[in-house]
Amino acid sequence: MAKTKMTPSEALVETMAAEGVTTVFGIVGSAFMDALDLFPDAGIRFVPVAHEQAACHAADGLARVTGKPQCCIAQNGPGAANFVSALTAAFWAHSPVVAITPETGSMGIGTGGFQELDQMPMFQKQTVYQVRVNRPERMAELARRAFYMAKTENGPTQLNIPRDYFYGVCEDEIYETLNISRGAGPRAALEEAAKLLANAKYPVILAGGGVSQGDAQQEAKALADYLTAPVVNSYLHNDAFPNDHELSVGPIGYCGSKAAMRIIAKADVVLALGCRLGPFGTLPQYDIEYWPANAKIIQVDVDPKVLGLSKKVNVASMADAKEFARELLALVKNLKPNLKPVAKRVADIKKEKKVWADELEGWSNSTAKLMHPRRFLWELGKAMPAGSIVATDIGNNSSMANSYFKFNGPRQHISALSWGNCGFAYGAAMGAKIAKPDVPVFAFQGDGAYGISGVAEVMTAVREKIPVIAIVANNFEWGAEKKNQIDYYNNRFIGANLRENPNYAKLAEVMGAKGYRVENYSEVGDAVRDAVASGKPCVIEGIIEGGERVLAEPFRRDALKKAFRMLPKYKHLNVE
Ligand SMILES: Cc1ncc(C[n+]2csc(CCOP(=O)(O)OP(=O)(O)O)c2C)c(N)n1
Ligand SMILES: [Mg+2]
Repeated sequence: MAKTKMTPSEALVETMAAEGVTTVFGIVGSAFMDALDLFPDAGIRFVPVAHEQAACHAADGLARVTGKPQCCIAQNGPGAANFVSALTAAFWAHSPVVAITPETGSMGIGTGGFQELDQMPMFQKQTVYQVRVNRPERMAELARRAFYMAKTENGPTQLNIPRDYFYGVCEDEIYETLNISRGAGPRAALEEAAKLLANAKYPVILAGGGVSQGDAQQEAKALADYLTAPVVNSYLHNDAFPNDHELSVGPIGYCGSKAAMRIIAKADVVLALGCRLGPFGTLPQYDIEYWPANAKIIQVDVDPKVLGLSKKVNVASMADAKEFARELLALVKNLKPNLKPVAKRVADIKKEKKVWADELEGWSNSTAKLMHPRRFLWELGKAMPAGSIVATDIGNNSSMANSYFKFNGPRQHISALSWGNCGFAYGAAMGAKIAKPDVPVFAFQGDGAYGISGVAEVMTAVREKIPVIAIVANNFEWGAEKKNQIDYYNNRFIGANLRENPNYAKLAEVMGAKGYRVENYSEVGDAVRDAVASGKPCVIEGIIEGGERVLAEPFRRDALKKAFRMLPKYKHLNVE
């Protein structure tokens, strides 16, 4: 399209359409109504949610599954403020969400008018790019920039628009932004990495989110196969490397796979591919100090800011995971043309996986009246159809799920990652379902997290016919936090119980969804199959045991201390 006279609202909407946007999540508001009015004719579906947090998570879920920038939009002030936490989740997930935040009109900024707040500082640290449209004539240019930066820097951006700037006339050309690759990175790093791996005694690949997001699974597999290198997944990226591959060991990190941790502990060379080596994701777990302190580390990421940030590394490269892995394999083959498969390593993986599977099975045995959460998770993992997408939340059960939900393809595990906000999964699942309508999409949440953002969004799913399947692990408590009060505060439960939970299955039915209340292991599979076949929004509530006997070890063992009090008034609260 050549330069044409149009309104700024048209420039914005046309730019979104040029970027392939077909769905926008938000809550209707006067501040952007002039643009909203154009959505249907621009081929853009507006999905109104119950709370803007879910809109932002949905845009994130849609972005993670499609690999393309996606939008959420909100009324200025309180609407935009409701994006803050969710946009931070997208930031730590390197997810290209374009948050469109209309603001107070340009003539009123700073006067304390209706719904006024400076909207730039509150998104400053969790966006890769922010811009305030400073003249209506620049709408297309700056909107385009917000999209370009979101995909180039792999993260959320903010397009902030004074509300009067939707009106007027501008002259613009509308076009799609370029896709830029970082390429395979500098030759020297590739050569050094190839040398290290070719001569390694026990090479291990740590597959990070960049492998899934960068569509690098084939290349990672080829490299692993040639080297007979075990592959572990980074924390909460359980879809980074296919679980059904014989070299796949499982995820490291909180509630991850002991097999993966024991295998990486043996490494003399680690290739961290598309991985920022996040500090929380590499903490000791189950009393295993698994990080191989003496191994040579090769770190590859598209973001140079994370290279060598939290771990000392020997080789670092700012590169695309796919292209790096492909080039690396060619170089390794040059160095070692006829590398033979190492049967011993394959056997080692098999053995460690079996030991871990047996241990895990032992943990779930229970004859108690209520379902054991681990057995509930095991039944769920078994019943979810292959290829399903699962959004997982934050909490004790959501974390335990890391050992039970397995993925064989990329972009299937949509997790809250290191932002760790309760209330992530339902919104994210709605976005994922819109991306892949033919694939079963589950949102796994604890009862607490479901209350934060979940239960109210069932109304959204019903209204908008988005058939996500919520699984609510109902243990009638904020289990993860209760576990801290058990271990560090002598079972003094303050704010940790949720005894008055409603019947979530019935509540779902009242909202127009299908509800299942599952109290026995034998019902789990049928409920999942029925929900998948129903084609409707569903809520499967699992009534499970909670408390000391079943909760997994605390999340933040690294940061908690037993209660120590000095004032006489509080001395009785000391915990030995
Ligand atoms: C938004 C937010 N608020 C509070 C927390 C602290 N927090 C972490 S886990 C957790 C408990 C979650 O309870 P629930 O969803 O019922 O899951 P459970 O641990 O019982 O499986 C809380 C409150 C958090 N991570 N995010
Ligand atoms: Mg709970």
